[in-house]
Amino acid sequence: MPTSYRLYHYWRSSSSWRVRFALDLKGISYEPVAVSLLNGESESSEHLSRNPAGSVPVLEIQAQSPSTTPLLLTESLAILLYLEESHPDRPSLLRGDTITRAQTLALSEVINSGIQPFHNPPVLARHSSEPEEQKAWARDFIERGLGIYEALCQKTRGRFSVGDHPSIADACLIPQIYSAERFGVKLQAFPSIQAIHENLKVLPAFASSHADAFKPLDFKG
Ligand SMILES: N[C@@H](CCC(=O)N[C@@H](CS)C(=O)NCC(=O)O)C(=O)O
Repeated sequence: MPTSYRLYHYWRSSSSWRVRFALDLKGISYEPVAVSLLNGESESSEHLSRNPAGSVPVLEIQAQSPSTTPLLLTESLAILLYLEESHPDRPSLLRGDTITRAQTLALSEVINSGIQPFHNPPVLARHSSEPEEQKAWARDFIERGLGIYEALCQKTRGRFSVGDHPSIADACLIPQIYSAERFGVKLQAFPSIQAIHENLKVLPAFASSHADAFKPLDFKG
């Protein structure tokens, strides 16, 4: 029996989308299980037992034998690195020499640590109860972070953020651009990012992992 995967995720969660993109790009099948961030589901005791942070994604790994207890892995970058190391036969998202791989992780961290946490729903709610003020706060951090990403990727990019193959950095960038647009960030200031995004859009994994492909039919807002 091969290892099987279940991904606890939310359609619009950028961290979840990174993992969906990596799984699809590598051609690894998985069972998606939606955990809503809006109706308390992510704070339920059931989900907290999967992830004490009450956040998504969580990757459930059922190894070879059905009698083995499934493993639960949290933190999207750790999950991406796990998928990378456990499937060396699949297209790699972390290529090149030591420096190139470190540069790839640096770009990923600009988004993972430097942007996403600032527009995470609990942080927005703690900052302000006013939707417009929340959006302005999110825009500030996204614009600052994308400016850093733009400067760094000008030195590493080819067709994608690092060279000519999609990487972990692109897995972080795709959903970050979606969030940027959602909060009203103008992307014209980031020409390299825009060019990379155009190249990412044609990958089958772009469409199959896209938030819209998982958006609940009855979602309003
Ligand atoms: N560093 C974590 C961040 C996870 C995270 O913040 N996920 C968001 C959605 S993108 C979430 O579940 N937010 C709800 C919460 O934190 O309560 C990762 O990369 O997995």
